[in-house]
Amino acid sequence: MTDVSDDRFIIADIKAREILDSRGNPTVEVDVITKGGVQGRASVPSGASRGVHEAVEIRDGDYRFKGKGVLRAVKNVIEIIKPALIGIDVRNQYEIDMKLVELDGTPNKSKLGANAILAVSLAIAKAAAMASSIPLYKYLAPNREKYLMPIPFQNVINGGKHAGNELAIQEFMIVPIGANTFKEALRYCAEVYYTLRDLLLRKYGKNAINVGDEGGFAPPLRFSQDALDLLVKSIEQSGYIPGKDLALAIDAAASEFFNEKSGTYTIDDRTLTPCDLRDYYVELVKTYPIISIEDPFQQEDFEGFASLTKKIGDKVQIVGDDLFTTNPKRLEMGVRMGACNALLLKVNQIGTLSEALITAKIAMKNDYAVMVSHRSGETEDTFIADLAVALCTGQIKAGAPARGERTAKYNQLLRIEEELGSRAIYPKGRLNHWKEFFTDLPILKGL
Ligand code: 2PG
Ligand code: MG
Repeated sequence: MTDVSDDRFIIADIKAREILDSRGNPTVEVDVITKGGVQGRASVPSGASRGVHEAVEIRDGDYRFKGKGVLRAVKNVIEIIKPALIGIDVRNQYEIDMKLVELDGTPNKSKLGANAILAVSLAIAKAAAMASSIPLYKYLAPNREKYLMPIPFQNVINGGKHAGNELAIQEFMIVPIGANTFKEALRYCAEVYYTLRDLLLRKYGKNAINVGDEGGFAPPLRFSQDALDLLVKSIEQSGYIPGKDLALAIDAAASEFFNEKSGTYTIDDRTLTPCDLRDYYVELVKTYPIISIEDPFQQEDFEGFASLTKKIGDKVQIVGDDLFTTNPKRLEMGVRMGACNALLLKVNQIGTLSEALITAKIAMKNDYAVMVSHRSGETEDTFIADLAVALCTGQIKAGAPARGERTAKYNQLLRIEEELGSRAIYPKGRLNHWKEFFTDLPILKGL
C-alpha cells in the first residue's frame, strides 16, 4: 500500500447511481471522491452477445425496466463496498481491486455484481489520475517515452444479435491500416462510412440505412459476401485501396449461430459443420482483404479455433472474445492449445481493472496481440480509449464513426494524440507494432 498520506488521494466518499446505456438499459455509474475534493467517475457497459464465462452483472429482476434495473448493484456499492474503501489511498489500484474480489468472494462476481465492482474499480483509477494531475493513460502507464495509438477497427455493418437483419456474422469492420496518424485513420473510416450509406441507399432504399447497436448500418442482407462486397466497394469509391489503405475484419460471434443440438452452424442460408465453417473462413480471406477474424467458432470450441489459427494464423489475426472472456485461466488454456493469436480485452468481462491488465499482460507475454473493446451497450465513458493507449495495444474496436457513445471513444483518442504530439506513434500497416512497446506497468506492482 502507498503509505505517504496525502489527502488528495484518500477516499472520502463513494456515490453510485443507476443511469442508462446506449440501448436504454440501466447501468451503474460510480463517483469516487477524495478528501482533496477530486472526483473520479466511471460507468459500465453491457454486452448483448455475452460469453457464458463472463463475470455476472446483477440486475434487479423486478417490475422496473422490465427486470433490468441495477438498484441492487448500486446498493452493494453503497452498503458493502464504500465502507470497506473509505480512508484508502486511490493509488493502491491493485490492492483495492483484490479487496473488491475478496468482498465478493465468488468466482464470477455474482454476489456484489461485476457491474458494481467494475464501476468502482475504474472510478478509482480515474480519481487517482485526476488527483495526480495527469491524464488517465499516463497514470496507467507513466513509464513510456512514446505511446502507440490504436488502429480503430470500425464496425460499419451490423448483423447477428446487434441488428434486425438476417446476417449471421455480427460485425463487418473496416480497418484503416494505411493511415499515418489516428486522426487520419478516423477520417478514412468516416469517409468510407458516408460512401457506404450512399451505396446502401441507392441499392436497397431507405430501410437499409437504419443503424444497429454499434452505429453501423443494419441493411436487410442475408449473405456475408454481400456485406463484404459493399465494404470493398465503399473503400474504392471513397478513393482508397482495399487491403492497403483500409483492410477488413469480422467478428463472427459464432456462438450466436451455433446449433448446440446438431453441433452445426447456420450461416448464409447453409448449415455448416465446424470443418465446413473453417473452410468457409479460409475462402473468405482468399477473396477479401480480411486481416482479423474474431470468435469464428462457438465459445467452448478451443479445438476449432486452433485448427483455423494453424491454417491461416500466420497471415490473419484470430481473436478470442467469448472464448476467453478476458479471463486469465481461459486465456492460458487457449495459449496452451494454440487457439488464437489475439485476445479481445473487455474490462467488464472480468470485472476489475487490475485483472483485465493481468490478462492483457499474459496475452502479450505469449505473443498474443490485444484488441481493446467496447460493448454493444455503451455509455459516454471513454476509459477504454485511455486504456488502449496505456497498454499500447495498437488496436481498439469501438463501433462505427457514429453515435455519441462510440464517437466519445474515438474523440478521446484524437485528444490524446494531439496532446502527445511526436510521442504518439500510429502503427501504420502493421498489427504487430505493439511488440516494440510491451513493458511492465508499475500499477501491477510486478505481477
Ligand atoms: C463483441 C461485442 C462488442 P457484445 O461481441 O465483440 O462488439 O458485442 O458487447 O454484444 O458482446
Ligand atoms: Mg465479439
